[in-house]
Amino acid sequence: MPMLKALLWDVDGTLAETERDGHRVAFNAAFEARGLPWHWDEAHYGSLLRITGGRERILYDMNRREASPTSAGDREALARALHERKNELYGEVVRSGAIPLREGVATLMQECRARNVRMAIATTTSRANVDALLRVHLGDRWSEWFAAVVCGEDVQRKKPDPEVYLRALEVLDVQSYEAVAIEDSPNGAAAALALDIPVLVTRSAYFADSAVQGALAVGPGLDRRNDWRPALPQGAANDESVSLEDVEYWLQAVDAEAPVSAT
Ligand code: XBP
Ligand code: MG
Repeated sequence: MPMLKALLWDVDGTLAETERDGHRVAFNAAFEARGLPWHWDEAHYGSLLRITGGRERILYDMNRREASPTSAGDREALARALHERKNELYGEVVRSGAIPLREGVATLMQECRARNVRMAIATTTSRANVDALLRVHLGDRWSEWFAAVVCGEDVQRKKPDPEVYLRALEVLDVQSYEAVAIEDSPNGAAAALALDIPVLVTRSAYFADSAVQGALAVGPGLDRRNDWRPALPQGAANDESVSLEDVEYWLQAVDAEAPVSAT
């Protein structure tokens, strides 16, 4: 039976619904503060999420807008300045307490601490944004909860490139089959799966219906044991949150069944 040694957490969409009400709002405020007539509505932002990295996302969108600077260098500089401002504004939104952790996240983290299953953060988001979010919810010493914290600045290539997960495995000194990643997006799941790290997909608002290939299990969130594929055994109360025992159940089950694909 595979031994679970580490849980690797994605941040945006997985720990909290940060995108629609956090990053998106802050991007728009940064555009406005700069006097730019740009506004990313919920649907447009959803389509931009396939571009990972906030600066990269701005640049991608800018390259398709008429009111953008003409030289590539000026567009780069503007994207950098907007992204910096966006992250400051995002920090303010998060520090106001407007964005809770998704239900079931803190419970599973606490269980990892109690059972000495190490944890890592594996995200393409900027470190300052992770710090703002986790400081609010786990306290000033949040980083002590994690044996590795790998963020956007730590890698050359963002998800779906597996670099962020490779770094996390290296720091933890564990093999891919000894870890489980928790992700919400196809790009994030692809990054972990590229290294054969088993992935739990907890559906988030923006990726509720996205096709996911090859996940260990796909479900609505960690706060309940119902509606996961593969289904969890009945018995433990289904209104309880997903536990490490459940994660280990899926790891065992994957030996007997093909991994899940969902649309
Ligand atoms: C998150 C991202 C980030 C955030 C914005 O992806 O792609 O770009 O949207 O944060 P994942 P930054 O959940 O796969 O880590 O502006 O700091 O990039
Ligand atoms: Mg995510």
